[in-house]
Amino acid sequence: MVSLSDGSLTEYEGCNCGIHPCKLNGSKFECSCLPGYENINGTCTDIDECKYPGSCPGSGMQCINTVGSYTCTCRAGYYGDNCALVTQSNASQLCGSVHPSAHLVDIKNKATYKTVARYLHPANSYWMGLNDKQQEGTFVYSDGSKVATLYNEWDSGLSTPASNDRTKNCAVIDGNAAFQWRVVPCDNLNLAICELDKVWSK
Ligand SMILES: [Ca+2]
Repeated sequence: MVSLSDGSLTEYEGCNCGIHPCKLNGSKFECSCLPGYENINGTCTDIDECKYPGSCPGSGMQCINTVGSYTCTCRAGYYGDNCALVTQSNASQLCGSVHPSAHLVDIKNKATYKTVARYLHPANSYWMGLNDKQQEGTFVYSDGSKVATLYNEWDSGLSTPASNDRTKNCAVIDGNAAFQWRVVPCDNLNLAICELDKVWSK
C-alpha cells in the first residue's frame, strides 16, 4: 500500500479504480471518481451528460456523450457559436420543431412590432415570415397569405422594399439598421423569431 498525505492512493491491492484515485473514506477505501464519472456500485462509470437537457442548450445543438466528458455540436443546418444561425427555410422548420403550430413571426401591426423589437439585439438580424419567394414584389406571410396594404417597417421608408431583386426574397428585422426591415437572400444565416398563437385545449 502507498499512502499519500491527502488520503489518496494510486496503488492499493484492494482498489481497482483504473485512472481514478483511491481514497480512504472512514475505514474503507473507495474509488474517488474523476469529473465526468460517477461511482456506481464501487465502479467509476461515465456520466451520460446528454441525458440532461441543459447540457447543450438550444434547439440547434446536438449533444455527443464521450467517456469522461461530452461535447456539443450543431445539428445539420444550424451554424454559429450557439448553433442558432439558420437559413430562412431552416428557420421555418425550426419554428415547427418547437411546436407544430409555431411559425416564423408575422408582424401585422405596430404594436406587435414594438413588442417583438424589445427582445432583439442590435448585433443580429432576425428572420420573420414575410417573403416574396413566389412572386417578386408580392409579399406574403409565413402561411402564404397576403394583405392588400402591408404593414411594414422597410428601411427605405417606402411601402415596398427598395430592392426588386430576384435574389433577395426573405425579410429580416435588421438590428444593424435600428430594427428596420430589409429583404435579403433567403440563404443568409440569421436568427429566427418564432410565433406561437394561443393554443386552446379542451
Ligand atoms: Ca460522458
